[in-house]
Amino acid sequence: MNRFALTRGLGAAAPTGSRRGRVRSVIGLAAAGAVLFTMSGCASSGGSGGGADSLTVGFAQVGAESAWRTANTKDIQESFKTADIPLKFSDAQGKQENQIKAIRSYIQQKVDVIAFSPVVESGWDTVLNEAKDADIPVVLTDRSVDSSDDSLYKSFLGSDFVAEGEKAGEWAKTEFADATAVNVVELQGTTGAAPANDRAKGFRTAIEGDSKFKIIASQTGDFTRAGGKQVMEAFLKSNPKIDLLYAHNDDMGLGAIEAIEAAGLKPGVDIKIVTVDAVHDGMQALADGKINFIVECSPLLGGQLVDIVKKVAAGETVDKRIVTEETTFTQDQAKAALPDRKY
Ligand code: GYE
Repeated sequence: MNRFALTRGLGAAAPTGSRRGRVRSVIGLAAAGAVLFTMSGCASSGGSGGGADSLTVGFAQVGAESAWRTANTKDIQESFKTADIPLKFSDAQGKQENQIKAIRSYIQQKVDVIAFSPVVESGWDTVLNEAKDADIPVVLTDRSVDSSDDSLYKSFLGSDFVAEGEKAGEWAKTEFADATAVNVVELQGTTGAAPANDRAKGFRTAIEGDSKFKIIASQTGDFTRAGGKQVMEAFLKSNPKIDLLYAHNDDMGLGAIEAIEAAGLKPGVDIKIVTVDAVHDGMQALADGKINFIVECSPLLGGQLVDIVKKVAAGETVDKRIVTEETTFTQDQAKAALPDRKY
């Protein structure tokens, strides 16, 4: 099923006159109308409710590819509910074209603020210019865009993915300090996504100059458990000696663990594993000794997003870049942290 799902929030219409001078292109309107038509039953605006001064926000999510994403969606929806701000929520099922349609529908519905987590980095200028022409502020959460025009969004809230990759690489250097040769395989995130590009880059920056590290295979597992398992199976078949797996998220690492065990090897021992995210199942595998190190990436962005949205809607200036604070976990640290872990 390829149609993207859109769940309407409580749906108070934007106050009239709140965005004077709005200009919308005929093409933009037609496209948005077509999208609304396909979302039968979800098209009409209006309704009751209305939180903080009748603010309405549209959020275009990537999909539900990982435990990280599920936790992120839950946190955002709960945070807006707590703040009593109606949230229109759409799930793009990992497809940029669905996300663009959702953003156009939010423009057409005249929401006060649009927030979204871009599936991939490139290709956003056209739709972001449509939002700008409609005088609707945009906030990026979690992932960024590679546009050179930073007037197309008010703020970008999320992690420093390059730093995450560097932390994974720095750990590998310490872990393999006494080794003479280290064969690395890499499970990359979704092709073209900011965390895939940046985590690959950060890791390479950390290990370059240390010639014993060789990335012998690198392929996308699309941030999913199934993808990680499938690609790891192929890696194991074509590479007789793998010392280290670097997976761009826990879910792919967990899928790879299944492949490694099926091949009769011990994850965490025969093949060392470093991943990113620190979701519950990843932390459990770390505590169980099947993963060796996890770089944290927090999905709990909802509270900060609510604050930014309120400020932006009130016309206040916000920081262009807000970086999420995060840590790293060893196996012992995972054991200690697990009981209080929120996701
Ligand atoms: O690491 C991964 C998810 O964009 C930071 O997306 C996010 C990444 C996260 O699918 O698990």
